Amino acid sequence: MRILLAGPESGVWNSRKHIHMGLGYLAGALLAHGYDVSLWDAAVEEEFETFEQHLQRHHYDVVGISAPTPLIYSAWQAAAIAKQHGAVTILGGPHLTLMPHESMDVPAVDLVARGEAEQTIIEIMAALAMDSGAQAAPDAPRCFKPEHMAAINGLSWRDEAGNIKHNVDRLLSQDLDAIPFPAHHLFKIERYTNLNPLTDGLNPHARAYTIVTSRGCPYKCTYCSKPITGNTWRGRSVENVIAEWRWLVQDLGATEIGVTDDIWNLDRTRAKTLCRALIDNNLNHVPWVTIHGMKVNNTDAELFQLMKAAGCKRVGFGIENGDDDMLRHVVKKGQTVQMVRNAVKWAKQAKLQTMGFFIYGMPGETEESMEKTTRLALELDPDLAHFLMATPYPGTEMWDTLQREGLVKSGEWDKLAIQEDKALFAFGDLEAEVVERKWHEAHRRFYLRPGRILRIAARKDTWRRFPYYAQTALAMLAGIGKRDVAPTAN
Ligand code: B12
Ligand code: SF4
Repeated sequence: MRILLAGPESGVWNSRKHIHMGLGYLAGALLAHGYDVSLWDAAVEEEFETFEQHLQRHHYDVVGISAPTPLIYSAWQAAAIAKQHGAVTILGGPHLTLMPHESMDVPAVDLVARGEAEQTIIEIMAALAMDSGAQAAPDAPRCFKPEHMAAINGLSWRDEAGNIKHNVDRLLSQDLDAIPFPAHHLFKIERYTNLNPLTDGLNPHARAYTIVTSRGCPYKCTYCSKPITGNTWRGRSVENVIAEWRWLVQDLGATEIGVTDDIWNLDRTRAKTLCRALIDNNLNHVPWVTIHGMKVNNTDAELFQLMKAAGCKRVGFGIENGDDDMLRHVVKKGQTVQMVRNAVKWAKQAKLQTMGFFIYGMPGETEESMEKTTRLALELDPDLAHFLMATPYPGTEMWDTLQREGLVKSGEWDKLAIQEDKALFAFGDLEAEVVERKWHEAHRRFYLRPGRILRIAARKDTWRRFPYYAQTALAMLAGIGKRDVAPTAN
């Protein structure tokens, strides 16, 4: 049985191309069970061949497609193409876990896997070997016999009468060490971008892998969508992580590694032990970064010193807002502005590059609270600041709040792409234009400060990267020009 695992259209996130760990893990599980599996990721394939062309050139019996919420329409289109080529189609990932029925209503979708699926996909393949489904026409949905599908936890399927069935949820695997490593070697790694925006343009031959050392997060930030893991957290053992890290460094030639955990430092002792193990195993010469992963209230000076010694180059922090009331009552992140200040200070003392994420326009924001956020960004002065406008994903408290007010509605999923420069809603008295203005203003005030520009100009690598900087600055100025911005004094 030939299986293809695919990530659909990439337009929603075009600045960075990272390997898809969900697909990597599924492929790892399939390989461990002897299946023939390939990966197709639109982010790095589309410029060479379309999905349609790929399926014309290669035959697959089963095509699995992954989708976060904004990509669900692309996933359906990909499923329709796969079906035209005779494959059984399976969809999985965050959006499918939130809304399996919506996709099961799409004729091109034969099966939906909800939740973590390393075990589910193996059970599906075993079932498909006995029953590849009956369909009334080539583009009609496949229907299956209950004796093959009804016992697969986490699966949604159609019975012979065409009724959609949702089997009981699959429990989260409690032993992450038992899950086979992701099939890193199947990714066309040379096509992916480097992980660290601060090294953009410096290494055209970057081999940037990512690693998941823990899954989930127990915090309940009101904007965060966690359909797969809910509010749980499970860590892999340090030995198991080191074994994968060694594979990436010694066998696959990683030049950069990104830790993509939601919160890799939830257990601070484990995080420190992992750093010591990277040093003891001589794995600290390949730079690594936390792509999301640091929670400010679980840090201390020693952790950052150890991270630096372990090869870490850059840490990212979810700072979100500069107003303590917003942090407490709206963001609900379990952190204060003072905790943020401490963490950034310790990280800088350890000589780590710093990156902060800041959100504008959450429900309950005011122009003043957004101003406090911009001022905090200027005060902390991280090497990189990502200013984002609030995006309401289904399944979050923010979505529920906005839905109660009639400000968001189901079915416009492709609008929920974070990099858009339009506010997605206007809550209370705060107009969308004000959010957009403060967001543009934050970019300008942060990135176009004379002091910052001079500091960057003095760096050795800046001139090699001049085209990149020029392009970014122009884009910012062009964006500001489109709006009537009244700059606020710094
Ligand atoms: C790393 C990351 C990124 C990276 C890499 C993305 C990528 N291609 O993997 C970058 C920075 C590029 C990124 C971009 C985006 N991301 Co992102 N990302 C993450 C993050 C932090 C980790 C993903 C991960 O590695 N998980 C670990 C793996 C093992 O789990 P998994 O991917 O869920 O896969 C398992 C199951 O879902 C299931 N499964 C998944 N796919 C399939 C397919 C089939 C066929 C089957 C059977 C099963 C199955 O089985 C897998 C194994 O158990 C998650 C948060 C999280 N913890 O998941 C957010 C997250 C997935 N991202 C999210 C979003 C919104 C985006 C963007 C849409 C943002 C934007 N620009 O608007 C883009 C979309 C990019 C894209 N093309 O997919 C949301 C999705 C929410 C939602 N409701 O859909 C999340 C959950 C963050 C959040 N909490 O809000 N992201
Ligand atoms: S700390 Fe991060 S991963 Fe955890 S709920 Fe908040 S935003 Fe989500």
